[in-house]
Amino acid sequence: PVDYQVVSETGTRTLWVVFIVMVISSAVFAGLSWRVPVSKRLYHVITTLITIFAAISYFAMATGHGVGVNHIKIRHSHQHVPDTFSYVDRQVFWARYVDWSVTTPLLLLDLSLLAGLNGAHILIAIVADIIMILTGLFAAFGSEGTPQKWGWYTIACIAYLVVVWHLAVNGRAQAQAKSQQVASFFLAIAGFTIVVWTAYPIVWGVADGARHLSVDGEIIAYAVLDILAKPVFGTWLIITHQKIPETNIDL
Ligand code: RET
Repeated sequence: PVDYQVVSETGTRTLWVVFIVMVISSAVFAGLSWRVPVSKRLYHVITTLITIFAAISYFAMATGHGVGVNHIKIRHSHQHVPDTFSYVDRQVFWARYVDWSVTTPLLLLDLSLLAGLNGAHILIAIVADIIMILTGLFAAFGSEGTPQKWGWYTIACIAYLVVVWHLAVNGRAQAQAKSQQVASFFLAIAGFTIVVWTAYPIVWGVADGARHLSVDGEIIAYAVLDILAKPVFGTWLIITHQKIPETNIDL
């Protein structure tokens, strides 16, 4: 017996809605950048690129591209009779990992510049983040129900802890050294980021890992998180940093 877990109309419609949200956000962020001098556009540019990449990835997923199938074999053990097997074929949207491997480093760059982290710390946080996404991709395609899948997941979670450490410890210390206003804004937006980002491995574990959530349910959960992590985060960052002169970067 094979259990096919695939997207339905609800999932596809959700993907199109998020695509449109990302396009509109990109246009708004680009528009806002034209209202400030070029020397003050770094956060605008980074944030606009983040939603442009998300829009591309959502376009791919909504049109049925950027998706593969992961085939899992489940062993059912019985006493006195031979084991039986069943199979789960589930769609995996690998386009998400392409998106995340570019956009999560850019999100971290936004936060790092805000806090005033030094180059060495920025590099470590970004490399740990890329390791997290790539090992997460390996986990997603870890097939045949092997334990390696959760091994890759564990490595990804350790890499994620390195990212959280850089924000919570080094980022906070640097932000505090800049000014009280930067410190409290960083605490709020980095705290928001950590809460939203931590939901991703939870959704992954329930949906992709344990397969307790339908493909549509997974699409909806990531849709909400992606809108919080990109357009909502970006709007908050762009509007607030303009009011805090110490956050300006001369690069
Ligand atoms: C995976 C699975 C493996 C374990 C961990 C994960 C973390 C993913 C994160 C994703 C963040 C995405 C964002 C997207 C922007 O819209 C790869 C799900 C830890 C933190 C912020």
